[in-house]
This record gives sequence, C-alpha cells and structure tokens, in this order.
Amino acid sequence: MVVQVKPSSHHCSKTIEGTQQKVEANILLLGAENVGKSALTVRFITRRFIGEYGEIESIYSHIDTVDGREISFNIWDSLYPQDSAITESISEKQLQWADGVILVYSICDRSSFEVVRQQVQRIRHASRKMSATAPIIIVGNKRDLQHRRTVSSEEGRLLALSEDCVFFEISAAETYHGVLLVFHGLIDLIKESRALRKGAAGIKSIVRSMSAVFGKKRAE
Ligand SMILES: Nc1nc2c(ncn2[C@@H]2O[C@H](COP(=O)(O)OP(=O)(O)OP(=O)(O)O)[C@@H](O)[C@H]2O)c(=O)[nH]1
Ligand SMILES: [Mg+2]
Repeated sequence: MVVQVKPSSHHCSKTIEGTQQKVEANILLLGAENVGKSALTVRFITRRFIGEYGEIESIYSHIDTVDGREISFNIWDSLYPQDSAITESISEKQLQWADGVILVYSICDRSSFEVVRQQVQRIRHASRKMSATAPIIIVGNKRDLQHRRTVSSEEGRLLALSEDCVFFEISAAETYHGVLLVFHGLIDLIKESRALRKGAAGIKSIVRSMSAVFGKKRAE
C-alpha cells in the first residue's frame, strides 16, 4: 500500500532551498525482497530494530538535522514486484519522484546482489533518457551474518565503482550508526547534485544572455 506520493516535489524542494529554509529530500529504497529495506527505514526513523516488518509499501516522513541544517526526509520503502514488466513501469514513476536512491542487497543472498546490479543499470539507463541525475548509494546489508556471506565486500565495492555509486556495508540489526551514515551520505550527494544542476543552469542562462547580446549586435 502506497500511503502518499508527491510527484511534483522537485519543484517544491527547489523553492524551499531557495529561501534557505527546510530542505526536502525524496529518498527511494529499492532492492529484492527480504534484504532489509524496511529494517533500514525503521532503524533510521526510530533508531530501533524491531525484527519483523511485514510486506507493506509506504512513504514515511521524517525530519532530521544534517550538518546543522533541518532536512525533511520522505522515504519510499518499496516492495520488489514479482512481475518484471511491473518493475519497469514502477521504476520510471519512482525515479521521477526520487532525489536519491538507496539500493539494498543482503550479503548472504547472491540473487539479491544480482537484482541490485540490474536495478542500478536500469536506473542509469532511465536517468539518461530523463536527463535526471539522482545519486545512488549501494548498501550490502546483514553484515552481522558473516558465516552466511555469499557476496564479498570487494564485489559490492566494484559494482559501486563501475556505476559511479557510493558503497556501504552495514547491519541494520546491529547498529544505528551505519544506517545513519547511509542516509546522511545520500543527503550530501543530493546537495552536490543540486548544486551542480544549479551551476549548469546558471552557465546556460549566461550563454543565453550572451548570445542574445551578440545576436542583437549582428542584427543591427
Ligand atoms: N541478521 C540480520 N537480519 C536482518 C537485518 N536487516 C533485516 N533483517 C531481517 O531480514 C528480514 C527482512 O527484513 P525487511 O526489512 O522486512 O526486508 P525488506 O527488504 O523490507 O523485505 P520486503 O518488504 O518483504 O521486500 C527480517 O526478518 C529482518 O529482521 C540485518 O542487518 N541483519
Ligand atoms: Mg519491506
């Protein structure tokens, strides 16, 4: 069940940022089933690990302070659809909404790592078409289950490197700190990406005004 979707929040976040007030960030959690997407979300919001979360899809709102500035998080804790055709269509909608993405796999579930590999490629491909640049963090969760590990840290790191993503290996069950690093790290990346977009827009408008001036001169 999706509780709330705000597709136009990109515009909203810009306005808020422009007035130097609260910054809004839409964060999307993707990944295969049972990897700990809900555990990460709930750990971040409540600092607690409950254990069982049920199969629900929700968007949570949470306010937190990052580097002395209030951030209003909207966190979309998704469900992995069984039907791949649905996955395609949902991803487009989700990507339009998201300012940043957290892709989660379990270090003891090889197939969940392959799901993340496919999803990161799909996101990169769709973003190029939409000329969007939502930053991505790849998370290898369940680090406490070392004895059942089937995905090495190196593989996770290499995947992230090859797709220009940041990588963390954490245990939502064991520590709050690792989860905090993931969400706060994504906020830093979102800020960087917004600053780059603003910079690019600034350069474009300078080029536009220069060509207006020179175009006018030539016409005179
Ligand atoms: N040992 C261990 N178990 C974890 C960890 N994170 C989550 N789990 C467990 O893994 C199971 C799945 O966690 P969820 O958070 O429900 O996973 P999900 O990705 O939201 O799953 P779906 O919503 O069904 O797609 C639960 O039994 C959690 O208690 C972790 O870091 N370590
Ligand atoms: Mg869940």
